[in-house]
Amino acid sequence: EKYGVNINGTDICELRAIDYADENGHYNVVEYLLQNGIMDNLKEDSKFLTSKFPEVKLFSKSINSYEDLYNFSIENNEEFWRTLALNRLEWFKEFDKVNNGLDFNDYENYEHKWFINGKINVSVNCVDRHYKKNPNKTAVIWDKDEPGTEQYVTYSELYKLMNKFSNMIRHFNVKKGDSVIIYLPTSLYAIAAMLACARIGAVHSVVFGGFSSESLASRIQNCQAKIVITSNQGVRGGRFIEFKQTVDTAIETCPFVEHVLVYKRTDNPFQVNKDKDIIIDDIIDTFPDECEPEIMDSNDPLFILFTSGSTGKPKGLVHSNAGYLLQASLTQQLVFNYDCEKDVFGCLADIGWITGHSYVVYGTLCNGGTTVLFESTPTYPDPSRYWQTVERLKINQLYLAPTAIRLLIKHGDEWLKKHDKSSLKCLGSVGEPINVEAWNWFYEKVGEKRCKIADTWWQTETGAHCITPLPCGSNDILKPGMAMRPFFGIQLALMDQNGNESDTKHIEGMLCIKKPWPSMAMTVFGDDQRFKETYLKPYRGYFFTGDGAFFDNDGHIKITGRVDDVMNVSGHRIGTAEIENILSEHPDVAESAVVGVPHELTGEAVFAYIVLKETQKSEQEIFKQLKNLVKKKIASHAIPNTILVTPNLPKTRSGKIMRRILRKIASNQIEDLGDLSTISESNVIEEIIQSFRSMS
Ligand code: 6R9
Repeated sequence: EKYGVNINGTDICELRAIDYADENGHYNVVEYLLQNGIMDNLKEDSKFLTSKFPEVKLFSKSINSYEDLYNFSIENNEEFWRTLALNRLEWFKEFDKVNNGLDFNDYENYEHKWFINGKINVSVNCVDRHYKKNPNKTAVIWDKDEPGTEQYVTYSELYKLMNKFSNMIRHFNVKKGDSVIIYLPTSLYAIAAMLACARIGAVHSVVFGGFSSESLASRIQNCQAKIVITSNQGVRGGRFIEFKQTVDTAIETCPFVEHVLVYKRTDNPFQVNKDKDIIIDDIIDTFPDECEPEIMDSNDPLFILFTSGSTGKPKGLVHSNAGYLLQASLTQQLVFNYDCEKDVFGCLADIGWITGHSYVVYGTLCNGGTTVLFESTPTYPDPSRYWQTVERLKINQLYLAPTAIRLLIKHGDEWLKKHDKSSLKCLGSVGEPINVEAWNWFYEKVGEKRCKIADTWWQTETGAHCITPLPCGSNDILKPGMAMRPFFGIQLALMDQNGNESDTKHIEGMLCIKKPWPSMAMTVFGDDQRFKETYLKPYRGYFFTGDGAFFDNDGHIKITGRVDDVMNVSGHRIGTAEIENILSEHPDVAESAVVGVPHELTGEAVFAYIVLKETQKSEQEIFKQLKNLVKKKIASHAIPNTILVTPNLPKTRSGKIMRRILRKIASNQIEDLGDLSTISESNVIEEIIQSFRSMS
């Protein structure tokens, strides 16, 4: 059967063989539909389409809803992605094949290869082509910490800065394939550094500024970076943050680091190490503002981004050039109904997270848009910061995490009222499940019931949105708190307790993805085995996300949260094992178990159980030391909210800690502990419950 476009009951054209070349290059019907709002029903009349596609035949099956186009994207998956990749991206050499045809069944041999033999450069796609067409258009609005001091940067300025930056890092001997660590606050230089790496083929790894020197050091070591790019300080919420000092401590254990490039974010003095440090501000203008881009293969790595998993150390997920860029830019435009000509996109995430990579930087710039770089916090100088920023920068799409919404709800509605939010057209939520109260407030108070909300589910691993409604600019229905539907080209499955795929209606289970998609992470840096074991082995034939989900009677999706030992605190991922490892380093701690418990502001909070050795120290003293240790070794956002001393931990007969039970107790669901038959010593639970009760 064939697919086609149907307008007002008339079949217009066929959607097979949809790759047409006109004077503007490739053009096709799928692209047309996506750009013109399939959900809205096509606005153009049939004459337009038939004149645009004179060769298309009439057909038997029509596309006039999301479902139709979704089905098309699955049944003609290669065709779907092929035409989009040719249309949307600029290639040095077009690819021969969409992908290598591998699926997840033979996972031991799975290799992520998309747009095979294509030659491309991400920075050319994100900057050069827009600079040539529209040099004076604003590419970036850097909303600095101090309100009212924003900086507008045109595509022409960004092009020059990126090229100087590229020449500068090349000068310091960075070559294609080398790793570069970027430890910078969300700032213009951070974007310039990322794009410069992309331009010369270096693989960047941005480390979130909240991470401690030890976390930073382990990431530098893992990717053996020769260069670290940082700033003397950061400025956030009116306070200075010592970026350079953290780097100095980190590289004490990284002798292979040749240079630290320092950008002066503030005028405050800082320690300069003459052997290694280079002050970017002093030399950047000595480099030419043209730099030949490196010709990259579609499947060369673009970046590494570390994220927490359920075991061991954080893993560095590797993303590709072409597949990543395609899906990031496609979703940025479609999900938010982003008008690439005019709209100002306000994604408020830090560039140190995948959301910052895909939607602050790569997706939006690839579309030639205007992106906001937000350096501050939701409450600086007061809880109206977001709304005054919306008004001041005339933001059209606002994309943020539920934890910020919950925080702002607490501060009351007064802060919103003073500000003009009429520029807003669409809202987006990301990072954690959004509770219905937060959703309603976002919808009613922020979007004034005019803007719809895209609750976007995805992960560092998926690179770009995989589940989301397409609400903006359409009549698509919405359900508060639900991520709703798979994005085009994405096939989902829910697995039941026995590891079988269940029906897709009214069922809860483990969320998996059935077939590879372009922006999927290629591997874990330096440890492909771990990649396969974590994601492809748990359910043979599927990619396992680590999340649970519920499909309602209409088949719409609600994400219920992590089902593995990963916590989500204020939208930050933290592995329970990472914290346990740190707690166990304390000389007085015999054993520990960490669980996430529901928290009204941060979504989840860290709850630590510890078993102490014989000690002279007071519990309070130990708690303080433990909190400091976690802060020092990981980051402030990983500090346990509660620490409970217990005489023992509940274990199975094979010695596994029973976290399920510990989670229930910590969440005060003591009546509902479930099956305790596998526990080795039953009195342990009683003792823990007693300790818990005496604490609260
Ligand atoms: C993009 C990002 C991924 C984890 C993911 C899930 C949670 C993200 C969500 C969501 C419910 C949403 N998550 N978006 N949960 N609804 N709309 O956050 O990436 O930092 O890798 O975290 O975040 O648990 O597995 P990352």
